Amino acid sequence: MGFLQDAPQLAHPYRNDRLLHALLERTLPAARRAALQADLDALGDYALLAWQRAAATTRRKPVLTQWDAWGRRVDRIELTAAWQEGPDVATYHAVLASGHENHEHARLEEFARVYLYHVASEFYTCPLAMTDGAATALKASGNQALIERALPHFLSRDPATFWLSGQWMTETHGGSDVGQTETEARRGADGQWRLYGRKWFSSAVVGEAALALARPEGAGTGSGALALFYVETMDGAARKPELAIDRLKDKLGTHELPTAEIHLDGLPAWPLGELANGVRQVAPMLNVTRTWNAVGAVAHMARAIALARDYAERRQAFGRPLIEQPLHAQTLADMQAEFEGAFALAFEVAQLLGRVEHGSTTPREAALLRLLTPLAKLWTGKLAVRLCSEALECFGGAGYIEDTGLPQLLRDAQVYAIWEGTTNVLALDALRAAAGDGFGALRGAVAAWQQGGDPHAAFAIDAALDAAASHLDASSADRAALEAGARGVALTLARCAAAALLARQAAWAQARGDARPAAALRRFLGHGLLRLADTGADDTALLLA
Ligand code: MFK
Repeated sequence: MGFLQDAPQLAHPYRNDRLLHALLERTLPAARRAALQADLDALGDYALLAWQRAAATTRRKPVLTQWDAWGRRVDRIELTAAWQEGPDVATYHAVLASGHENHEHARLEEFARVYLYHVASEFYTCPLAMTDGAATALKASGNQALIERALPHFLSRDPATFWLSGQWMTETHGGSDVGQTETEARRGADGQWRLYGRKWFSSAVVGEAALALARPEGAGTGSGALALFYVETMDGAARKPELAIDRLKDKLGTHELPTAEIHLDGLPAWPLGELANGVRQVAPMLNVTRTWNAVGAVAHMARAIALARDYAERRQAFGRPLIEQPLHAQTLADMQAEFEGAFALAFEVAQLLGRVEHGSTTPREAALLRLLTPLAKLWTGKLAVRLCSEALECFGGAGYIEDTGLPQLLRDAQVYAIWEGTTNVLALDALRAAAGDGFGALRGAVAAWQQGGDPHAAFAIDAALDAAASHLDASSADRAALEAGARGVALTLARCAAAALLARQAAWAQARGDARPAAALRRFLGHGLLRLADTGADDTALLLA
């Protein structure tokens, strides 16, 4: 046999994560950090084992069996090993429950766990995110009966009592535009509400509960007439007969995640609050799941970069390891700088969410969170695809071969830009958030983050924010131009926020003798902050003619 290439090895995802260690050291009191350590280390162990297991086994998809041998409807889904382990891992390490503890660091500690668990979980984090969102929306609703019924299950630290919750919004007509929802809620003579309709992308169909948007019978059209309902899916061990799983989706990626099309035929349901404004009621859930999306995207980038970085030391070409090839090293460093910006922004959102929920912030910080959440989601979603594509290329042909486990990284990454609102939907949302107090709050925060930091960075960030402000002003009277430029504005604001956060991190690390974050900042700035679009409407029409 001739030459055999060593496979990339994954270093311990917690012990070797410089960024996560620095973040926790900068933000958490020592006692909280010490208390968190065991869970993070164990989740890192789990991630390492999951990677080794995946390399040694053939990948499987979940299998739906709709009927048993005797003709009974069973809708049984066989899950992968990681999914079967999900309830144990998530509850033993309080992945979700920790985010609802009563202190301002709760969300940061939760998302540190999510970051380490996400890739290993094979997207079990998707229904976990929705369960977290459901718990958050229930709390915001103030519906005491439902809170007492569901929250102890959603936030359980015991797999025996833990429930997953879905988020049933998407329909064939109502995807981004959920105002087109066709599912109807009818109230029977017994006073019980029941749901009738079809949900088109149900990602937590193996769960025990869901929040669902539906139109109360006789209510008007549009999204304001929708109501938000809580449903349960199981009668003991059996799925309720009013819930049928039509089929599992055949998706580009996230293969282990059993995404389903379902039919609701009179499924009992309970409104969370008023029988209208369901989108407003589900918004707290959306903002939490969008944070999961951002942290998941960053975790995905971390995995891709870790493998590419390791491989660059193992693989020799033209007489030396790839890491010693200037252009390859340059490529890896470019990836690292973008990743560090994305990491900083996603975790700033996580930290701010915890502080806002705990009430330890000003209204201006709440406005900042409202803007940073869609910015972090949309930018990290796009970046994950770009970095994973680049990472695959770092392996040459091997990156294109399925049983290396590498192509899956790219396929899976595509989901972050689609889930929880596409890039354009989120860009329009960011525009709304910026129009209120958001832009001013961002400017204030950016100034604070980079105080005492690199003056060149401060100049570049201020100039980019000025340009974004001018762009918004110039198009403010023309709604079409404003919307056409929304993605460019959102990406520019996201990059400005990330650069300012990198500047803060660089100053903190420099004081401890670590020059690496400052290098990430310089490289990130070198990639430019401005992403504003030229929205010449005439050209757009011509190009599409
Ligand atoms: C590890 C990763 C895990 C991630 C888990 C992922 C699971 C994936 C499963 C899914 O993808 S589920 C599908 C997710 N679908 C979406 O996210 C829908 C995307 N579409 C939007 O976000 C639209 O912008 C939206 C549906 C919100 C637009 O609907 P409308 O009916 O035109 O709403 P409108 O008028 O913009 O907002 C209604 C109210 O909600 C307004 O408040 P008011 O009634 O008081 O005026 C808005 O201000 C408020 N609102 C909307 N979005 C908000 C919000 N409030 C706070 N935060 C937001 N993000």
